[in-house]
Formats: sequence, structure tokens, C-alpha cells
Amino acid sequence: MDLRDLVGIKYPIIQGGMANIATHQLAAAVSNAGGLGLIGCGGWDPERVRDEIRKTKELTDKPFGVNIMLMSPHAEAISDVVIEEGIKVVTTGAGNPAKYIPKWKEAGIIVIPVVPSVAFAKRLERSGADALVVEGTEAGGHIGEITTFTLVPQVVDAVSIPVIAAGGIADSRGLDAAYVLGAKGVQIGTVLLASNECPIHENYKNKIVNAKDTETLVTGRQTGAPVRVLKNKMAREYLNLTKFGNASLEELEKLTLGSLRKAVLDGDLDNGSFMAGQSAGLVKEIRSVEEILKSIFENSLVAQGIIK
Ligand code: TUI
Repeated sequence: MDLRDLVGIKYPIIQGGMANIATHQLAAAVSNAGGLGLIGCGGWDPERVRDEIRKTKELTDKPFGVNIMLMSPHAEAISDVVIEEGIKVVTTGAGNPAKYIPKWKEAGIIVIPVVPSVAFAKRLERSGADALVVEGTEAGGHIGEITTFTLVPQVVDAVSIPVIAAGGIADSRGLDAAYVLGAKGVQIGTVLLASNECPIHENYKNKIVNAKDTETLVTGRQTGAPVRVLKNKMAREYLNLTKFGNASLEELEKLTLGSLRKAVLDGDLDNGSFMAGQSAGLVKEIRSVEEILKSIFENSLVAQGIIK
């Protein structure tokens, strides 16, 4: 089943649940433009999430969802907030959501975990997921090892629920390619960073627009939480510290502590963690969310019915 029919939206496009970035402003803008907006809970506490949900409801009457980052200490509490607030779609990342799926299904929630591997995809299909976002290593933020181009068709062959492709998709060619690989929708994040409605510092948006193909690197491989970011002083220092595999976790944590917030809120070019995917090189201008979604879909062969 296509993502459009599964969640009742105009374009088969989900917004990534970007921590500290995917607030009610962005989620509502994406939903109002015809995609599926998501509130990205990141490390927020349950009351902040509830507040963001209520603000989103004030801004849109279209479907929207909540992304729960499972490494958060608040994940368990947030798993109840989405039920209490009548949320229709939940996506998850950075962990295994299996223990929450029964109560979410009972509440009528459509559950779409983000997965980085075939094994994890199969496990979550068995646990009752309705669809999967299959995210390749091209994506920004916390990532798996496998590329979108190889992972999506392997998961499509391994499960019978709809697969939504993520990682490296920023234009209509990416959407078409995802559908040719067997996906029934796409998730985008990086291209939405360069939107008028995205509530991040101008420096962050400009860094995306100016990025070339080789502009990202991956930190945190040593600590087991690889994170793709745009190159800067902070990212290089981090890599230097981990080069010989002997940096202490404390040292690394000190460097990353609050660094995403420094990027998002202060636009701190040296010390911020500017999470972004490899598709940053494809993003050339800052546009409205509506223009971005429209251009991705209306220029696609999927829109013309040539690819199904
Ligand atoms: O989750 C994401 N992307 C994210 S989360 C995030 S916040 C963060 N920042 C620093 C370190 C860690 C988190 C920023 N970007 N994408 C979905 C995703 N999920 N990518 C990889 C995974 C994943 C990884 C391991 C999912 C499950 C998993 O298995 C865990 C298990 O329990 O077996």
C-alpha cells in the first residue's frame, strides 16, 4: 500500500523526526503542504512533547505524527503521551520499539519504525509494525551502515509491509529511484532544513545550501552511535579524539554536549553539531516547504503514473 493511502495524505512524503528541529512549526508546515509532518521528540520531556502536539493541532487539521527517539530517557513516558493525545502515526528511531507496539496498535496508531538493516526490519514486521522507514547511511544524524540503494530492495524482498525509503533523497529523481527499488513513499530531512519554515538558525540553513558532495563526515563510530554531520571544527576535533580509539567517553561527551543545540539555536559554526545527510550537496536554495514538497512530487515519474 502506498504511504498516501496508509496515512491519508496528498504526497507520499514523510518529514524526518529531526531532534531539536522538528517542532510544531515544521511539522504543521509539512502537513499543510500535503506531506506527513512529524514532531521530533529528541530528548524532550513528555510535557514539552504534549505542548508541541497541541500547538501542531492548532496549526493544521491535516494528519501529522510523532517521532520518538528511543535512546531518550523520556521514551517510555512519551509512548503514553502519544496515546493520550490521540496521535494517528508514530515513527521511532535509534532503538527497538517492539515493547510499545501492542498498546499503540490497541489505540489505533499507525506504527512506522525507522530501521537500518534487514534483520531489524523482519523483527519489527513480526512485532506488528504497519510499515517501515528504511534508512540508508546517506542520512543525517544517527545512522546505520548500509546504503539506501542496497538496503531498500533487500528489505522490500524480506518483508510484506510497505517500505518507505530514507537517506539521500532530496528531489524527484530520488523519489523515483526509491519507487523503482520497491518503496511506497519517501522520508526527507536534510532538504527541509533549507526551508523558510524550518526553525533553525540561518547559519545552519546556509551551511546546507553551500555544502558540496564531500561536506559530511561521521562521528561517534567508536562509541557505537555513529552520527553524520557537516564538517566543521567541532566534527574534526571529535574525529581526532577518536582516531586512536582511546578517547574517554567523558571527553567525547563534553565535546558533543549541547552541540546540536548550539547549531540549531545559536548557529555556532565552530562548536555546533550540524547534523545533515549526504543530500546536502543536492540542496541549492532556501524555499518554502510547499515548494519543496511540490517540486519533489510534481516533477516525478510517480506523479505521472509511469512508476508505481
Ligand atoms: O534515529 C535516527 N536518527 C537520529 S536520532 C538522533 S538523536 C541522537 N544523537 C546522537 C546520538 C544518538 C542519537 C539523531 N538522528 N534515525 C533512525 C535510526 N535508527 N538510525 C539508526 C537507527 C537504529 C540503530 C540501532 C535503530 C535501531 C537500532 O537497533 C537497536 C537495537 O535495539 O537493536
